[in-house]
Amino acid sequence: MEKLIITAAICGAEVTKEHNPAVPYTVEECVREAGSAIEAGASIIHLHVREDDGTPTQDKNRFKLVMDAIHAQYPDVIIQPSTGGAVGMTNDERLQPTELNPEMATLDCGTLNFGGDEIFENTENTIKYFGEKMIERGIKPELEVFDKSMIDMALRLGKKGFIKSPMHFDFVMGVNGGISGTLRDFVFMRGSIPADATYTVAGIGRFEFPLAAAAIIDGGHVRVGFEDNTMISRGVVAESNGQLVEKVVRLANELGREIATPAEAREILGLKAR
Ligand code: KMH
Ligand code: ZN
Repeated sequence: MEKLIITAAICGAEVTKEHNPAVPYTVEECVREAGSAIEAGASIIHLHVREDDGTPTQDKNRFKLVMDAIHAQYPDVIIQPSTGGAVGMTNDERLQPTELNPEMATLDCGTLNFGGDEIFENTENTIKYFGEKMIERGIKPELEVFDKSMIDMALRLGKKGFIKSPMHFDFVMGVNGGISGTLRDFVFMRGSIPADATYTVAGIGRFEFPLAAAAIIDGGHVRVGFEDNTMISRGVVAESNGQLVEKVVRLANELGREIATPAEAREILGLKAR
């Protein structure tokens, strides 16, 4: 079986210090949280950035500051900026970090309810536009799919040339408004992607570790981090993103799966060496 790629989604756009005081806002806090995850075994950092007061932003300069600061201490790590940003942002606002030519970035493959009155909007034309920009800029998309229909959308747009193969999916499971985080739905999602595709699974909240275990056994890859879940176990707040990654490494060790380095992750995902 391929080695296990662990992605750490250290920050997100919605989670706050009220949920967990270790959620990073400042550049220094982002470096601390990324560092804890990398040292525990993460080879990819999925990155959102904030203003110092916690306000989510897609500002290119803020991304550059944080990415440069992480790479200064961890030159090998793969940094995957979000192009999802936060609900309500415009397309061009969201695309700003792709101007920094990262190796990877997320590409969200459909619209969904996002709690209360919020709608995370990704029309077909938006997905095409983001796909074109990523091809133009040589960026490998991590196709964020919150439902099975979004896999179908990615495959359709792949046939039309907006997304290249082999595709890499992120099954985000357990968002209110998206597919649930049950094992039945996981099997449905992983059985719906092409044979040459890779995937990672991001279980939201209590689904994080059960779905991590499922992906470890299945030969998939795993995403954990404060963006998806702030608790290390029921009722216990995680001390750091690194603590969440350590738990995945323990599960992988028990289940006989080795952990990929950033260089090995690049090879598995077909990224150019940095
Ligand atoms: N914050 C969500 C609205 C992504 O990173 O591409 C979108 C999100 C997806 O987190
Ligand atoms: Zn994200």
